[in-house]
Parts: sequence; structure tokens; C-alpha cells
Amino acid sequence: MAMLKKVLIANRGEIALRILRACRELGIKTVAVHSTADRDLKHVRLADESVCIGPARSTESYLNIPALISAAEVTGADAIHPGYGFLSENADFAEQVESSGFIFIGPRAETIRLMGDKISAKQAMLEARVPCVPGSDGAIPDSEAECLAMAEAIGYPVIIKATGGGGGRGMRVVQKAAELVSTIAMTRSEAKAAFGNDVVYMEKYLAHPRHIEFQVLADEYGNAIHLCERDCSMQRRHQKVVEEAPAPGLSDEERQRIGARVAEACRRIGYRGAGTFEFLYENGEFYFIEMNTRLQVEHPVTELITGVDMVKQQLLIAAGEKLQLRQEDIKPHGHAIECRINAEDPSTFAPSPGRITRYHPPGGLGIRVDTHIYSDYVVPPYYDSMIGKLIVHGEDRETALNRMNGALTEMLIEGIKTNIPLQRRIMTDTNFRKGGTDIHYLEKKLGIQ
Ligand code: MV4
Repeated sequence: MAMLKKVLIANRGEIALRILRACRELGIKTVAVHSTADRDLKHVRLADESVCIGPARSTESYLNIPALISAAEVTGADAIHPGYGFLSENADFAEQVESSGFIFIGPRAETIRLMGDKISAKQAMLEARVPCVPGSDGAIPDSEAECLAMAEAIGYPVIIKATGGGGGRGMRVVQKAAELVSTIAMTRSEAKAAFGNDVVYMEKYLAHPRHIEFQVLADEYGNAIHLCERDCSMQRRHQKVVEEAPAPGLSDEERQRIGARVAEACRRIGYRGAGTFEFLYENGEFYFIEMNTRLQVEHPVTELITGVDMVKQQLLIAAGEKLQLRQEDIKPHGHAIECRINAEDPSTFAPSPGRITRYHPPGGLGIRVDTHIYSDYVVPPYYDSMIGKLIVHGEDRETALNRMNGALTEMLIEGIKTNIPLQRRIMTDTNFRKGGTDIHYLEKKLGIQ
């Protein structure tokens, strides 16, 4: 690894540990950074060096750009891996990392900016012939009459989205013409307050889609491949609960058609690193909605079906190496499912931080546990409630589902509440087992029972 000798991991929890493991396999030294609440994190103990970057509150630690760059300077790191969440999709951070002389493990800052603006992202995808949701193809017109005519042409219901939003923030559904103008005004003012940007766009509202996303890897030399798709439809309040690969019922023809389009889009925009194209899938059609310019929580299901170590690929790409994988090398094998394990009440979803008094992970063939927890670890109240991921692989979906159900039964976490009971309900749900449930399924199931 010529260009990467030391990587600073600008994150915490399970993903910091995942990145540390990949670095170690490549002989790269690691720097852990942590808040005062995170001194006992597993990866902090395992890293070659560690730096305390600030108090528990993430705005003063994991989101503190000067503190992170100083930590890279004092430890002599070559590169910074942002993980997911925190600063991973912050173009200003990527820019400051690079202008300070470090490698940002991710795409160029301008690519993050292009994709962070949902209108420019969609325009780039339309130019690359990636199928998008029919809509305004740019900002909404100025005049009320033109907006009404546009919505009429698209057909109600329509959805108004903030270009600075994404991930479920800043959007509103409009059922009929009488509500259009006021809803546009409301979405605009909320977007202005939340993102400092009041530009909004319009799309046809898809009522019962599945959420299917395609994984890509691209190097700096115009080589780009896709690593098939994941189905992430099982979600609650825009938080994914279960992810799986491949998407149930998707044909290889559909997979290759969309996969080829997203890989080509990467070449056109000069994409670098790992990325995800998010689609809504309804009535056999794919509609691009957003791109994620980072490693995702659910990357392990892709790793298990393709055999590709995605974090290792990110590091190699950042080191300036050419992608050695070719599209022909990517053949999905079997089926993988991930259950996110959260420290929360399984029925009220209230966070449940505290001391883990006893921990027994499941094991056996096809079982993977990505977590930083251990017996006596104290889950702090300051961060996301996800404490780990249970991922299984099997020769087919049925095998994977049964293996997951067994692993969830075997997994023991005491001292705090977890969502393991909810995950067991999902794994035994008749409709989920049939495959193809939509993005509203879990909220409906929870609402009725
Ligand atoms: C949509 C939609 C229906 N129609 N766009 C929510 C998060 C953001 N990534 C886009 N989202 C949606 N966009 C159109 N034209 C429904 C959603 C949506 C959703 C999408 C993916 C995963 C979960 C979701 C939950 C609610 C709404």
C-alpha cells in the first residue's frame, strides 16, 4: 500500500471497527478518534493510536472538522475515512481534508456537492439515461398557474421535495389541486429553515414502491462496476430495519439493465469510490431518487453475495490503485439478510442506553456479527441507537431467513432493551417471507398490532 500508511477513522461504533479491520488486513496503521463518552470503544483499544477530539456531543467531536484535521496532522495520517453518517457526505469536509493535504476516502468534494443537491443529482442521472421519477426536471416554476398545470400533467398525487433534503427530510405529498400551492409554500419555508435552501421540485408520488438500491465501485481512471442491488424496503420512519441482497423476485435481466446504467453513470460523472444509487421500484419499473456518496450501513449483504470486501476496495481506490475487479467477476451467490440491532424498546422504539451486563453472540456457518459491543460495555445516550448488525448468508432466501431466525434466537444481550424481538417477528412474518413487501409494510404492521 504505497500511498496509504496510516488512516484516521473519523467515526465510532461498529463501522469504526469494520474500517480498522480492513486497514489491518492491508497493513495500514490506524488512528482512532473519539469523544470523551467513547473512551471504551472497542476500536479505540485496537487502533495503533487514539486521539480524544472533544466532548460527548457530536457537534463538538465527530462533527468538529478542525478537531479531526488537527488529529490527522498530529498523528501524521495520510487519509481520513468518514464511515457513514456524521461528515461522510459533507462536501466542505471532503474539500478541507484534501486542501489540508490528506486523502478523503470517498468521492471528490464536487461529486458530493452534485449529489447532495437532489435536483442536480437527478439532472445528472437523466443525462446518463438512468430512469428517474417523472416530474419537474428542475426547480418548480415560479407561477402558481404553471405549478398547477405541471401537477395536472404529471397526475395527482404528486410529491414536493426540497433539493437540499434527502433521506426523507423535506418532502410532502399533495393529493389534489386545492392543496398544491399551500403545500409548496410550506415545503419551501421548512426547507429554508432546515437546509438554508428553499428550492423545491415536483415528482409523481409512487404510493406502494419498494426501495431497491444498486451498489457501485469506481476508480479514478474511469473504471466502474456495479455489485448488484439490495432491497431495503423494511423500514420505519426512514430508518432501515432489515436489508437483503439480492432483491426478492428481481430478474437477472432487470439487474443487468439497471446495473449497466448506474456503472455508466459513474463513468460519466467521474465518480470515485463506493456509492449507492437509490431507486423506487413499482410495477416492474425502476425510478432513481437519490445517490449516496458513502459506504452504507448495509454494505455487508453485498459483501456476502459478491465476496468483495468493500472497505478494502475503498482503501485501494483511495490509494490510487486501479480497480482490479471487472464486471464479469461479479456473480451473486446465494442470499444475504441483515438485521440492524438497536438499543431500543422493541414496541415503543424509545432509545435504551446503559450497561450491557451479558452478551452472547450467535455463531455458525453463514453468520456474521458486525458490532463493537461486549459484556460490560456501556451504550452512551448521545448517539444513534444502532449497536450492531447481524448478517446471514445462505444458498437461497428460505435458508437465509431460517438461519437469521435461529441466530436472533441465539443472540443474547442483557442489561438494555433491544429490537431483537421485533426482528424475530419480521423474520416470521408471512408476507415478508413471501418477499416483495413495500416501504410502508412495517409501519402498517406495527400500526395494526
Ligand atoms: C418518494 C416516494 C414516493 N414517490 N418519491 C423518502 C426518502 C427519500 N429518499 C425519498 N423518499 C421517498 N420518495 C416519490 N416520487 C416515497 C418516499 C419514501 C421512502 C423512500 C424510500 C424508503 C423509505 C421511504 C419511506 C417513505 C417515503
